Amino acid sequence: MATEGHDLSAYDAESLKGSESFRIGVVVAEWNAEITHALRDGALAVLEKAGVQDIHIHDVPGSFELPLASQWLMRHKGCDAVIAIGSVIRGETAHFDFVCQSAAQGVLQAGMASDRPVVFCVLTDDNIEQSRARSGGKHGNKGVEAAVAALQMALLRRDLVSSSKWGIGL
Ligand code: DLZ
Repeated sequence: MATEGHDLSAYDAESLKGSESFRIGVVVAEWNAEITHALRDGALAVLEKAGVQDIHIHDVPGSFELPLASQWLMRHKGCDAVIAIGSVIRGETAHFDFVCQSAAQGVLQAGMASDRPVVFCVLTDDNIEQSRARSGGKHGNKGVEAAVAALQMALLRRDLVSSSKWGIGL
């Protein structure tokens, strides 16, 4: 089990059927790379198991850069979903709040602007032990959960768009 709430780490692989043809972007912040690489590996394992082969992985310096890179992947690569991966660990300055707020708002905006899912896989923890617990430790791997969410949302969009009575295509 992850923490409280809906645990996507224990996902039903059947529910991701039909994902094989998706193009998925993965943007990975280099800050706290021990954590972000573990999240990335969790996400990639889900994509691989779902049969997704068209995967575009790119590194960015920090979580603050995730929104813009996600937008570029949507705009220039035509991804069906992007997974934005970062890890922000509270320090002694207000940087933590600025980076977290900007990353969260920016990722949301990138998704809204592209009309496609940009999934927020940014851990915001007080210390590295908490981050380790959520990137393959006792609270599961949030990278797994983010990849599941990305594919579920891409499937939902495809379903809704293809059945749209307004005839608006993908
Ligand atoms: C500057 C900074 C700090 C203090 N902490 C983090 C962090 O914990 N996690 C992270 O992903 N990035 C951090 N950054 C870097 C910013 O995200 C960004 O890369 C720089 O401010 C340059 O825009």
